[in-house]
Amino acid sequence: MSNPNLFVALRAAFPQDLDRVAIETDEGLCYSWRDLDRASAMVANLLDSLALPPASRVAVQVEKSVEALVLYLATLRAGHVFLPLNTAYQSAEIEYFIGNAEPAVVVCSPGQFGWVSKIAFTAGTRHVFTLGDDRSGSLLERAAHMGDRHTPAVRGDDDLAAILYTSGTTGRSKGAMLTHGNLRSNAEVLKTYWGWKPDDVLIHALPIFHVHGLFVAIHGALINGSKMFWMSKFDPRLAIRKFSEATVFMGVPTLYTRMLAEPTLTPAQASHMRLFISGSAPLLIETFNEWKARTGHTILERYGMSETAMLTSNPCNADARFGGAAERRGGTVGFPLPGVDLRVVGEDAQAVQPGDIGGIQVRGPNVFKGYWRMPEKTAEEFTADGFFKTGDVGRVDERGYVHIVGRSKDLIISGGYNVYPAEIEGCINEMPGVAESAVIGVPHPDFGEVGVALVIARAGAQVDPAQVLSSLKSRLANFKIPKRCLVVPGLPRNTMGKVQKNVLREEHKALFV
Ligand code: MLC
Ligand code: AMP
Repeated sequence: MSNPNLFVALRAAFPQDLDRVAIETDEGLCYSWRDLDRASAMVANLLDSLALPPASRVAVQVEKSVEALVLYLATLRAGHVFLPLNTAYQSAEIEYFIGNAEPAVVVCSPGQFGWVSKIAFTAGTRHVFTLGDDRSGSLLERAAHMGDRHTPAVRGDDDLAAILYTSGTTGRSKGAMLTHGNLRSNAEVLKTYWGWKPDDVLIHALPIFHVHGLFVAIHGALINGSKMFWMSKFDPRLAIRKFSEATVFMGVPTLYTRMLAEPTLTPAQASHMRLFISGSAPLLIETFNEWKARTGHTILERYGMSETAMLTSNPCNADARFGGAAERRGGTVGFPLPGVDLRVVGEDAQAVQPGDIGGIQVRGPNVFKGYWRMPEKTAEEFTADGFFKTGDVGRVDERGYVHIVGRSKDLIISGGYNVYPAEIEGCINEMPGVAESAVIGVPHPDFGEVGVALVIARAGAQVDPAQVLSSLKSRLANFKIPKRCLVVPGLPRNTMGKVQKNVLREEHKALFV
């Protein structure tokens, strides 16, 4: 390939007729393929006009909009590195990301310009633009004066395309560095594996600051020249209504449980659909079975992470590597994708016996380059033979299907968002009157799993649970706030003195169900 820039591969898949609709929004706006091409050229020209060094970071914290997608495409096109940030992040979180990534450009919502620009300018960022979800803001005002043709920057397979911050079980968040080669290879594999067809229509219902909505969904549609129906925010009724015009839906399990609560979900309403895909969190077998009963469709569950994009998938069509299996099996995440080596390793770092449980390790063209400016952390997470330690615990059954049975990392996945207890415990432990705390994940009917904070007060001190939660709210993104806080007399410990979170999870498992 003469220019391995991911944008070039996406652009090459645009349909011949550029005036066809590429994106229809829930506001009734239509964007043609020509609009995407021209608008991304204009924003790329604006980035070029700033004379930034190649591979500058462009940090973006904006509401979901087609223009935000255009900014992503323009960043790739201009040869820079896209750094998306969850809109729920508060100032302390943003200060860390901007300080760590040192972006040359920051784009934020117009309403947040005051505090975000202060953080950015303090960190040395020279360009701060605004972009609203109603096409307002300085980014588009400036881009409007730029030409609508642009030759994509030449980038190598190994050059960075994006940095996604993921929290850690200890310490601060790490920026996972994904290359043009990582993202392109994954998009190309999924194109075939999920049997995309040119006339597919994807319902895009997820946020665009994580792997699922940004890469899996957007690349999936663009690299197939397929139209998207674009929802600025997930609305179960509207999604179900749109099934009659669409063919592919992607969601985290919470989106499926919310749609199951709608009486309009029927086999007739879902009959035009071809494929329902779930991922980012475990899909309960009850949800898998109920979806089949209510729609006649078998959800295809797949597994991935920020550091690797997609790793495994249930089959869409027969997979010759696994005896021609085409069955999507509930409770499993399917087979390693073509090109992905996956192994299950025991405590002794040796591969376990077939069928046994152990840590999942992966290797492949989709596996990231390392953590941004953290060479030691990167070295710790890779084995000598180049496998990445996912931190997920699982097994491969006799038919080759991968099952995720737990996590060795202390992580809660709530409605598809990752919440690291260590970060929340750190904040609680700094509060007056608190001796110690433990944050655990417990089952929840809507979010799958939610955090619960167990707090021990210092001798003679009073701790108000409501106060704990409200002070967390001022510091952390809203999805990280535990849904309950309980003041308890003590925490169970093992002989090494470590808090036994499994005992606490068992004790509090019925809080919400
Ligand atoms: C919102 N809240 C959450 C939450 N989302 N709390 C816990 N977990 C979540 N995921 C908070 C809100 O701030 C609010 O708090 C309260 O819960 C109720 O909010 P809501 O109105 O019901 O939430 P809503 O805005 O509808 O959002 C729910 C959601 C959203 C499920 C649509 O969380 C979502 O889009 N999730 C998808 C995340 C995702 O894309 N993950 C992919 C990661 S990539 P309050 O206090 O304000 O009332 C990845 C790799 C891979 O993992 O394999 O794909
Ligand atoms: P993130 O860091 O947001 O990319 O989250 C990645 C993590 O989500 C993985 O390491 C898994 O723990 C989890 N995950 C993703 N897909 C699935 C799935 N289908 N089933 C269970 N866990 C999943």
